[in-house]
Amino acid sequence: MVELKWWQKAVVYQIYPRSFCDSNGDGIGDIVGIISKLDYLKDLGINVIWLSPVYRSPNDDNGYDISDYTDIQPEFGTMADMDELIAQAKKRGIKIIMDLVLNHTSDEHEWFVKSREGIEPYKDYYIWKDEPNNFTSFFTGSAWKYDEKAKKYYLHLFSPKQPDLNWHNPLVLEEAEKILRFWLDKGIAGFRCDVINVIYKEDYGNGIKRGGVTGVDKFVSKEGCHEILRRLNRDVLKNYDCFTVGETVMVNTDMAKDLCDPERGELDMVFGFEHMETDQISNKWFKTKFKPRKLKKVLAKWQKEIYWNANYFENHDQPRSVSRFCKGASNPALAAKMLAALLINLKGTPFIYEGQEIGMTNGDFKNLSEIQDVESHNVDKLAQKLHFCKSLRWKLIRQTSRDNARTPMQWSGGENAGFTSGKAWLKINANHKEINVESQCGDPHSVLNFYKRLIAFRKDRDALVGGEFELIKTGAKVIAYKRVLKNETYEIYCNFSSKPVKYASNGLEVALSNYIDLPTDGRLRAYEAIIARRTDKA
Ligand code: TEU
Ligand code: CA
Repeated sequence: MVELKWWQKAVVYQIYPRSFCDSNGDGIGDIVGIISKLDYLKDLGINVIWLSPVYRSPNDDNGYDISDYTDIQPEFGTMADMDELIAQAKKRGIKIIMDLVLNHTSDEHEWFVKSREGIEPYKDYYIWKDEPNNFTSFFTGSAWKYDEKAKKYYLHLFSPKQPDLNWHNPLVLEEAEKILRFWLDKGIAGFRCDVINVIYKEDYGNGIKRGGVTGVDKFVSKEGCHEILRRLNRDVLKNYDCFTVGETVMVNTDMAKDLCDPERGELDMVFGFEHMETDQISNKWFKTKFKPRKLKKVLAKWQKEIYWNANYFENHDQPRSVSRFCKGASNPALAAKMLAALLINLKGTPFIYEGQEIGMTNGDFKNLSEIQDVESHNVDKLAQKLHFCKSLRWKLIRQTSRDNARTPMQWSGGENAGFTSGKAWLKINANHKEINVESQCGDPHSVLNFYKRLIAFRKDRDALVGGEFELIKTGAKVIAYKRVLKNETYEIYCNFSSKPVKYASNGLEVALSNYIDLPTDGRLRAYEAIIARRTDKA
């Protein structure tokens, strides 16, 4: 086995700053709040924080619309707070990676303000056309907006307040490199690169439609994008001890391989989406139907084909994993632990999203007025145009809204879940009374303590970090795999059903389980997960 890099041994924890911890009672999470929870994170055993955007932003898309890449959003704090966060994290052996949004800026960024006025050198920083083509936005509708000042259309693959940068312009690359250096020089350990594989648009002819978006053949994982990634590496990244993980939309394993091939020097890892599509909504009555068999197939494929995966079940764009993958579970905490066992032991670097470690569930929203996500509101508008009735529209949004995972972190069962002393920016889930950090801390069998145990267990076992992955053949409702390094083998079994299922228990010594007692009759109980060492050298 080749020597593993530090970030391959690490466990990453994603913080969505708005929803993590509010220190000053304005209802919005902030950097000082994050600092106050560093001991909690250290105790959990994570080594890296991925910080969703904290840059200055008008907040059309909660910080993913950046108006100044080298300044901090005032509601999150100051640059001094940020420096303090980096230093305090470092003291605890925790590194920080930032979210790097290079596909677009805010329309309030100085570059765009000047670009639409035709002021050099900014004129060609964005994509201006006299006539729109057929590209559509990931947030629904045409991806072009007419600008009165420029008297031209500009491209926005996301919201109209997120104009796309023109990566055919070498000045844009120069600006990006300055931003990277700025943060790396501050001690940042790398970047999560937002929608990085769509930054380069090959040309502006009409494109084809795939996955609800038109134009994908013109901008998904184009050679120009690969070249830019290699440039960023050569010019900047390789001079620092850092890593990158790309959020790569619509990639298959072949594309992913090309993007994170260690030989090519582009990205270190990518987030694929294929496994998150295993519960896709069917057209009939908008019911999500999750099939463990599908998830197993996709996971195994990525595990086998990609040298090093960025493994995740949750982030700020996805509904909560227990609510999607274990909908029927009568004991959601048990199910959350089962998903944890599945995730943490896969080959690759595990990414945990805030709240996942206590088994938080989808937001308990009652109607659209409680939802803030710009994407959800766009989806509702589109569905209205298509004459969907209100209840159907709500059904769709309730299941898919990104706000499901953005509800404030549940620190306690007390007022405002211990998240804020004021009024939280987004509705706090009423189940914080049962699901919260405080009550789980002291409970040895809590989801939180199971995560801690899993993380600690992985850390000390090379086979679980770098060992090869092999799928174990099982029935449709069980996902099981081996991790093998030299003569050390671990087997992980996860039962996605509420019924007991037989498994090949001979020669296995169970090391960890999400039940209090160990399985005895060669059957996995409802939602049971075990991590076992093979002792018979099979
Ligand atoms: O997400 C890109 C992306 O693919 C999602 O917006 C996806 O289309 C959506 O979640 C499906 O429900 C990244 C960020 O993670 C997201 O928060 C931003 O809104 C988006 O880019 C634009 O920056
Ligand atoms: Ca605050």
